Amino acid sequence: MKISQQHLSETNKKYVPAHENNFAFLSDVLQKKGHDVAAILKKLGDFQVAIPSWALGAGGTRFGRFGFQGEPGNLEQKIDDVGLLHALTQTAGAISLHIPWDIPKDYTAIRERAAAHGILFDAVNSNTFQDQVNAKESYRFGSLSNTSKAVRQQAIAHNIDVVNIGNRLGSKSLTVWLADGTSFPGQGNFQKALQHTQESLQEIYTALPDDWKLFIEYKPYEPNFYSTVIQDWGTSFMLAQACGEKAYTLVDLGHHLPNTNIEQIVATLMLKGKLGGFHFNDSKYGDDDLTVGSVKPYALFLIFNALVYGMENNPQNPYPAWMIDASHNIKDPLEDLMQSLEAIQEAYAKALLVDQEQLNEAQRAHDVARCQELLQDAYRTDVRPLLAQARLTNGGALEPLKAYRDLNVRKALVQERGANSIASGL
Ligand code: RM4
Ligand code: MN
Ligand code: MN
Repeated sequence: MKISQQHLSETNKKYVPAHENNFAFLSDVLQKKGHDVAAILKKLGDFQVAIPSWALGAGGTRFGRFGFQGEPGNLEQKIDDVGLLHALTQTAGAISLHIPWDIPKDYTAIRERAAAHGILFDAVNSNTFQDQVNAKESYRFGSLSNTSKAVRQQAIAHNIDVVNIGNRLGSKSLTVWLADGTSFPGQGNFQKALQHTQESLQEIYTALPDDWKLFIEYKPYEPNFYSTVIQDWGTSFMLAQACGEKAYTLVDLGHHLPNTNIEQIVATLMLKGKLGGFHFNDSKYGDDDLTVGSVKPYALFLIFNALVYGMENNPQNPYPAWMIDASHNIKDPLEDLMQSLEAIQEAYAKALLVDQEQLNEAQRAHDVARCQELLQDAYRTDVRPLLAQARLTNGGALEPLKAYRDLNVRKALVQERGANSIASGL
């Protein structure tokens, strides 16, 4: 199944009249407030988010997994799914592979397939949280932090393999997320675990090509429930500093204890030039991996406000690598991803509407009520016509989810792949 330009213009037709009205009205409102609508549209059109290769099939919980019909059964089909998302939304221009779940067999064919969909290879992700078949050493008690040198060496070698795989595809960054930690007090030595992790990461860092970046992810708990070696942004930041200038912290929205002020973490990291990557999802309780924007859209907006400020004011921070990191347990993964992409763009667009000059003035004048008004005025604007216009300009769908249903995409995928195909991943 491939969505052609003709398919898109056909399905767009019925949504055009309403869109034209809505967009004209919003443009007028925004222009009167002094916004440069063309500049905002350009930024929205340029904003691309990587889709992780493991999010295209149904996820699961430790209690079970309910498969979704027509799941991509191999890497080729996963790339095709991202191609569908990109054709509809024009905002999913990259894929992020998890190794060893998605090792390419024919590199040239995989590269060509992605290029045909206009898709790049973003960060590659290593996996030392599961034991692989025939592996000599086990990660049961940790990987890069393990007390056993042989285990650490195996985990280091795996990360270097992942870099080599990514290099052949055009990736430029490695994301390391460790499940390492302990489940019971006294089980491990905090200092030794941290020291080992630092040394292991330094070894991986040394093997990175010059134009690559290392992203170090953090998470407070799970799968270990007493302690996690890289538990928070501070630990990640410290490790990144110890590795060198190509190492950065990666923020995953679900990897925080409830009510953590993530926007403040973002601001701190960007000021220090160390925010490298970003994983989007939403949560009610922990690492729930729910659809972005489905539970706390205002928090997402505040985070984007900090990101936009950083992108405009912190040249010391590289442009972050954006990725969705969610799990689709009960919805069609492609529909869920489209909802996520829409929510990300929406929060970004609203953050672009915050009048930074006036906010700065109000902050200096300690006019607290005005500060809140300025943020909420942007947040309360319905920016969806801007998103639709940016998609339309880039050749996408005015209403991606409706178009997906109008075109019966899932039905076509089930016909092609069968009802029982299963995607590799969690
Ligand atoms: C982890 C973490 C990583 C992702 C895995 C699958 O919780 O978020 O980024 O690679 O899940
Ligand atoms: Mn993540
Ligand atoms: Mn996670």
